[in-house]
Amino acid sequence: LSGCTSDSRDPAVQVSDPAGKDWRLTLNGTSEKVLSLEDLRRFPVVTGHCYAVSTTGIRFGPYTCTGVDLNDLVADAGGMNPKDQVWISAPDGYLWVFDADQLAGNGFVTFNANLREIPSPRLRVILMYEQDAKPVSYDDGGPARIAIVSDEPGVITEGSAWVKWVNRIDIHRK
Ligand SMILES: Nc1nc2c(c(=O)[nH]1)N[C@H]1C(S)=C(S)[C@@H](COP(=O)(O)O)O[C@H]1N2
Ligand SMILES: [Mo]
Repeated sequence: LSGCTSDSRDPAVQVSDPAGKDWRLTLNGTSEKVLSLEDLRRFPVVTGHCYAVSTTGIRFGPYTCTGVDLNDLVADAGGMNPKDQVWISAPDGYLWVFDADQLAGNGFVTFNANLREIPSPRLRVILMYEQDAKPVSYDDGGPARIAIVSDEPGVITEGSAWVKWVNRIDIHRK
């Protein structure tokens, strides 16, 4: 099971520090930790091609996306079982849920640049902190946004999973 819900979504929510110095990520698994952007940068670095499409058909990208594999964050929080879910949330109330299969890179719908569905290559879900080698801007969902990356260029994924302004990750036990 995966997908999106939105409660208490408040378009007026803004971060006071778009540069991200005061940004913190709450990582809640068997233990709860609070990570800074500096902490995030200490995890193994993943870079890949990334490209998304919104539900209205607007493409954003292609970009080079750099960040931390969600599997590494999950491992740092004590790991997950095959039926557990990873809940990604943001201060505007947006929530997206990934299952273990998706964290392994499976189960995503992928398109080519003409928005024709193509078989999914190996994908990785990352918490991105750089887009095209620059910090992710607030408008682009920074300082930390979910991105789905592939080794080859031109693979488009659905933008709804690309949670902007991520500030909380919960491992939800099933
Ligand atoms: N925090 C947050 N992230 C979000 C959303 C949102 O409303 N809030 N919308 C999602 C949806 S449905 C899409 S299509 C993309 C849109 O990305 P864009 O605003 O960069 O075009 O962001 C996704 N990430
Ligand atoms: Mo969307």
